[in-house]
Amino acid sequence: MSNRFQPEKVRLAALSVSLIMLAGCGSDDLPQLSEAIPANFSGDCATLTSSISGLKGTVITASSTVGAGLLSNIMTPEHCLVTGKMNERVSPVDGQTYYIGFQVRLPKSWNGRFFYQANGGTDGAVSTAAGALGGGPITSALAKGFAVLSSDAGHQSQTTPFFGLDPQARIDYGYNAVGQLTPMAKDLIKLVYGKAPDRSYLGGCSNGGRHALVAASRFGDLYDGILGGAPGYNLPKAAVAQLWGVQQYATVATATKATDTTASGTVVTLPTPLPDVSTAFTAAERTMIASKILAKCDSLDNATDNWVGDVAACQKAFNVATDIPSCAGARDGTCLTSNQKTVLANVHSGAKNTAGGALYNSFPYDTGISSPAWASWKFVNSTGVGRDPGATAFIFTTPPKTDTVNFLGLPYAMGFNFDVDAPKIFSTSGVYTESAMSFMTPQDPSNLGKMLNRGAKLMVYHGTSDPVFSFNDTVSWWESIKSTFGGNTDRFVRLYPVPGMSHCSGGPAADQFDMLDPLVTWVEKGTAPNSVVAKARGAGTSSIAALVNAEVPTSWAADRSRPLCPYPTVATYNGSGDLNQASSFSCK
Ligand SMILES: [Ca+2]
Repeated sequence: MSNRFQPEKVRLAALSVSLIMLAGCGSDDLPQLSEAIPANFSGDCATLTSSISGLKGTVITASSTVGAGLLSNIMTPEHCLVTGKMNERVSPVDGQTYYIGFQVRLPKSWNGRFFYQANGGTDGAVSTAAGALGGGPITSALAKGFAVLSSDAGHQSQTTPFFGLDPQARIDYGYNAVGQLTPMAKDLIKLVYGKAPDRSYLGGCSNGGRHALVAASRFGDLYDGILGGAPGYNLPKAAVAQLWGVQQYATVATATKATDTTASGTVVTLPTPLPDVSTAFTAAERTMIASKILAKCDSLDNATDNWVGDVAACQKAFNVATDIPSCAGARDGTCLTSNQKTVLANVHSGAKNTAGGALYNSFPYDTGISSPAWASWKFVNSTGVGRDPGATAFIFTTPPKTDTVNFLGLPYAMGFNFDVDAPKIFSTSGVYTESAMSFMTPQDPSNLGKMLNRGAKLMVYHGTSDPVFSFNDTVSWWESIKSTFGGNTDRFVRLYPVPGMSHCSGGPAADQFDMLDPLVTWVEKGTAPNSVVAKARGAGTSSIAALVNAEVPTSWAADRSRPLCPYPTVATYNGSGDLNQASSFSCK
């Protein structure tokens, strides 16, 4: 197709690389890891509290039997639940007690594999170790028989960012909890089943996707397969970009806020009212923008099916100035003002300092701008104590702010200086010896050689409508891997865009998919994944309300399916066949 975003010379280069790979088969094959062998635990789970001992720095606090049933909305088998903590200490900086809290869920009938469930947000709570896999829930690692670990990543405060005052808690959150927990968990599993896991996997979405890419870089020797969703791998930069967005939205807000709320819930009257950024783009305006993107881009994937499959081609086709109606009078949801168009374009082209230097990546125009999640991330999380302002002030900048009592999110976001404050994500001090960009992000991508040379594999997925972690930033990461590993890249790393999907799930998208099975097959049998089928989960597709996506367009079959294609290929309509069936599309 001539309208593919992939230039012809790149296609030819890719073709020649695959020919080279074919020619090279044999002498330079990557190691093939063996398949995991199942085992059972037939004892009494309650005895594990006392029988698990000798794990370095670790206290087991409880163990019990959990019967088969729904866990995080997924049917899971009977298992033992073991809870504990590592490395308990009192911080010399803020005087608070910290430890790395965890739980492990160990199926009575075990598949021989370990799954590290990397969690989202700023961690701080031991989420249920069901082994959630991102996207619309369809299965879980625990349901598949993995032994699953979940942790708080080294601090016990999910809703506040103040653990950032302790330098060790920063580093535990960034990467060290994974480094500490992984060998402990493998030893624990050996004590329970009589053998360590044959194969180990790590997966998560959002901050969990960041953990995944960091682990791929730092701990590629500890994991055989890694599954990263919506990876905020430049998370401090993304947080700064969120604050930059606030100051953009403020210029077109139509109302103000007279109060803001502290971390402890105290409502404070602001000295001067500040812009209510949620009024910058109304739901009607965002729905209108999405409809204009759809009108311009729908057919670029060969099918007019109310779905933009070729997001890259859409970026070339869509034009804010000419494709969105300009308001002749007052804003009424059918048009944008000139200033709104400027803000929309600025936010999509990416945060910049006053010299024009990029502070984060650009965002693609995509139909998920209509999603409530878009407004929530852009207007609410970007101004809240517990999200971007607080995380930037206390975790990501050095030195951190110190007044945890009176800190307010909206004034911080509005007062953030992108020339003076933004560089502090790279700063260190005598107390904070590692910068946020060091402890939060993967090391040099070339360190992925640890994974490549062992035969380990990495799969990444990302919603193209993600409002907080830019899909374009993940593409930049993928391209940096490609530049390092060339023709070897596809042999151990694959990126799957999820068109229309918002942050980890939701949006006008087919967002229900299982990438863990394809990853295991790749790792343990050497069969590389090509496309992965994703389904929409519209009205009536599940009796569990939380599993239904209200944003599936009514013009779609509720269970419409699409192939998720390895980047840079695109799901393209074959020209015939049911528009609601993945089988009518090919990755091209
Ligand atoms: Ca289409």
